[in-house]
Formats: sequence, structure tokens, C-alpha cells
Amino acid sequence: MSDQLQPGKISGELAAHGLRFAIAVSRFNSFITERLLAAAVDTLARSGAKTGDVDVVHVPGAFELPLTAKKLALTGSYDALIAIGCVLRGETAHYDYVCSETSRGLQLAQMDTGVPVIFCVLTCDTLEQAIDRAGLKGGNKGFEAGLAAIEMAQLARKLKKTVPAGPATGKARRK
Ligand code: INI
Repeated sequence: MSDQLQPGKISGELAAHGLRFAIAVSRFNSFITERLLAAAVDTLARSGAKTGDVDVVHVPGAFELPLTAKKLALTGSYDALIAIGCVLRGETAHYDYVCSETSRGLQLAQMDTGVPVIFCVLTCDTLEQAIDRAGLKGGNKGFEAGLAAIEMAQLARKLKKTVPAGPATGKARRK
């Protein structure tokens, strides 16, 4: 990097106060998803979120997360969303369909609405792998999701102040 040029830095700080979050969580494999949920809520709370700042919506399975996330985003009430699920490989191709449509749908939900959607869906071959990521050897992915939600919520608020001038110039202008 050049010695002279000091790039402007835009970052989202890890402070949750004043932000609103919704968490969509699947009941399928709830032994795992409830542990992810507890860690995500704990992370938001320890970062400054208060009662009333966080809503939790339960859905049947991971496949139902994308529509729920999109509907939550469209309410305009939330700075960031977290989608929590756990898909375990079985004997058929069902796993592949659920994984691909859930990840694709969640990405579409955030791209369509502009509201950050944090992907906290475990996709594991075994139950042991899932347990490791829900509070054991691999930490707890709900904790990471909580941090990512706060950072992206802060970042989204900052980036809202910069609106694109249009494809002709490719330049952004400040509001
Ligand atoms: N849903 C999950 O969240 N995890 C799974 O492991 C799973 N498996 O393996 O079948 C699963 N299936 C249900 C699916 O998400 C939908 O709820 C269902 O197909 C109804 O649309």
C-alpha cells in the first residue's frame, strides 16, 4: 500500500444499543438451534441490546427461513436479521435441496431488501459436528452470528448515508 495515501475507513462497531434485530429460528433439530439462539441473544444483550430490541420467530425448518427473513426485512422494523437452522445429512438428497435453497433464499432476502441477513445455518454430516458448533469444541456459531449482526447493522446504517449517483458515473455522492 502507498505510504502517502490513507484510505478512509468505514466500519461497523460492535455496539448493539439503539439497534433492532429479529431472529428467525427453525424448530427442526431444536436441540442444536435453541443453543445457537441462546448464544445469539446473549451476544446481543451483552453488547447493549435491551428487551424490546430483539424479536424471535420460530419456523418449522430451515427451508422456511428465507421467506420469513424476507417478510421480517420488509417490515422495515429491523436493522439486521439472523437466520438460525441446522441441517443434518440423511440417506437421501433431501439435505442438498434444503441446504442450497435455504442459503440461496437467505442471500436473496438480503439482496432484495437491503437488510443484512446473517447466515447461522449449520450444514453438517453428523450430529457430533453440529454439537461441536453449538457450544462445544467449535465454539458456538450463534455467538459469531450475533457479532456479525451487530457489525452489519452498524455498517448498514452508515452506508445508508451514501447513495449511488447512478451507473453512468459509477461515483457515489454523500447525502
Ligand atoms: N429441516 C431442517 O431445518 N433441518 C434438517 O435437517 C431437515 N431435514 O433433514 O429434513 C429439515 N427438513 C425440513 C425442511 O426444512 C422443511 O421444514 C420441510 O421440508 C417443510 O417445508
